[in-house]
Amino acid sequence: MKCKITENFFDRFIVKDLETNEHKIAFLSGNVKKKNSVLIGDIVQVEKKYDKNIIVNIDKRKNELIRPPVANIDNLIIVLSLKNPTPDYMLLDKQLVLCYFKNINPIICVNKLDLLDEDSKKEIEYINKVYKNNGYDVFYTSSKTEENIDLLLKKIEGTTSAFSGNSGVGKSSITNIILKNKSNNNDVQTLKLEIGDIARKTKRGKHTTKKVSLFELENNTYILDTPGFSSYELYDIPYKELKHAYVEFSKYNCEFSDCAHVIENEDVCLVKRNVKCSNIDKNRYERYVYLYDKLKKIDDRKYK
Ligand SMILES: Nc1nc2c(ncn2[C@@H]2O[C@H](COP(=O)(O)OP(=O)(O)OP(=O)(O)O)[C@@H](O)[C@H]2O)c(=O)[nH]1
Ligand SMILES: [Mg+2]
Ligand SMILES: [Zn+2]
Repeated sequence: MKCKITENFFDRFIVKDLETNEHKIAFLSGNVKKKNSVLIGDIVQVEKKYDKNIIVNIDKRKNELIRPPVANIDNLIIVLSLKNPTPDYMLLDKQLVLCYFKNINPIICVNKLDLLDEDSKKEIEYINKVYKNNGYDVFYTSSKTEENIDLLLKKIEGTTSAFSGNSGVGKSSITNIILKNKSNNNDVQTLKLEIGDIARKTKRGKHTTKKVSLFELENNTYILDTPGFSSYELYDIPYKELKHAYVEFSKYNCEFSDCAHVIENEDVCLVKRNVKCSNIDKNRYERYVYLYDKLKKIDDRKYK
């Protein structure tokens, strides 16, 4: 039978039978154990052997991520919060780059809208200018007031979406609100999300969710809650192609098509010229250069 992996506890996997929609417990066969690690979201072949369900094969993945560790997703909902913690734009840019190269649709979700004050108003202005106006989907939500969570839910209907982002931004809180109203699999809802009160812990937030969980909603919609992170590194991205992940650069055609918009001067580099006159955000451009240098160094090391 064909199944989808929804949870993992040590050597046990909860799988959903895609024909009957039943949830079952399954174990890895020795073969699969040796070859691959199974990810939440994987489509697998399960066989009944004696009284046990055994995962004998993993289907080819549409995509896979290491952080968060998930497979076969359509959207990555990149969650930031206006405060506690404040937005980390480098982290956001890295995730947007990853989405571009993995063929995943990014959705930016800015949470804790209820904490809006003068400082966070500036963050909203910045996010609108640099991300929303360049075509990214941006939602402003609050899991306290539940504002705009219905809009986010509407956007992801019929798809599989993983939440990702800093620890403490509210991924589990948003997931819980969605599940409260829309959950379609109450038999597994006993596997509860863990929510930590970061106000009583460190200000920077604490890792509370320890593993990925996949939840099923109505109309073939799935959401995955994932553990948060504070550091996040890009891997396997050719530095020469990094520029393609920046929609705002593609508006400007440099004289040299292989220009990386890094070392050339403004006379020949149209992107740099537009950074100078503020058509392209300077900070986002500087984050690009930082990532470019980092990826280039990794590449240089390969050929030493
Ligand atoms: N004021 C306010 N607090 C929120 C909101 N959403 C979440 N919180 C609080 O922020 C803290 C962290 O929320 P979580 O949902 O656990 O965050 P998370 O992103 O799942 O964190 P990790 O599991 O560590 O990655 C908790 O104390 C929540 O109550 C919100 O919209 N407004
Ligand atoms: Mg969490
Ligand atoms: Zn250029």
